[in-house]
Amino acid sequence: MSGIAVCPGSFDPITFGHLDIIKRGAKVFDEIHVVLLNNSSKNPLFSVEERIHLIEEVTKEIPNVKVGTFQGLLVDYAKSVDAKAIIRGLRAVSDFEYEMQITSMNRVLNDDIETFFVMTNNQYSFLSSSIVKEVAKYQGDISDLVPAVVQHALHKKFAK
Ligand code: COD
Repeated sequence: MSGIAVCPGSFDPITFGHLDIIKRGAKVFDEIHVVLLNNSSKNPLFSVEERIHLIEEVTKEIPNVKVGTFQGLLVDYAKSVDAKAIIRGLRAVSDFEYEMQITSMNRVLNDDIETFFVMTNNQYSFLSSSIVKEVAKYQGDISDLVPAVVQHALHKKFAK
């Protein structure tokens, strides 16, 4: 598909599940903007700078991926980079309700921007940043869940 798509998230931290969605999006769209939305009320483990650094590291081999951060509404970011699409990943049924809510709200805010859903790869269907943090906190093996650079950053965080 021609044009730019935005792949938004918290990425605290980026996992193989996120990366899979980004790579698959990058095969379909001319350009993917991975954007870290920085207005969450959540209390992130990694700072914005740390999360951006990790995203840049793990996507650097994908030529049509750009990485950025934004404070504000996702649709405003999408408009500012002239993106026509938002890509989101779907795991279990539990994701559906939340995704339907934010997709509907985004459509009310700007109905020129379409949301596309990519079904999770079976091997990552259980995977989330929260689960990875939980396992890393207690020194469990996360090598199949996140890229090596993220694994290293998590171990460093929890060693403190
Ligand atoms: N397999 C497939 N997809 C996955 C996996 C996996 N294992 N893990 C994560 N994903 C997908 C998620 O489903 C999601 O699509 C994406 O990856 C990012 O996930 P997270 O958890 O890092 O990010 P979220 O879901 O917390 O991001 C929420 C936003 C920051 C995008 C949202 O809150 C937002 O748009 N905020 C901006 C304010 C706004 O515009 N509000 C109006 C709409 S309500």
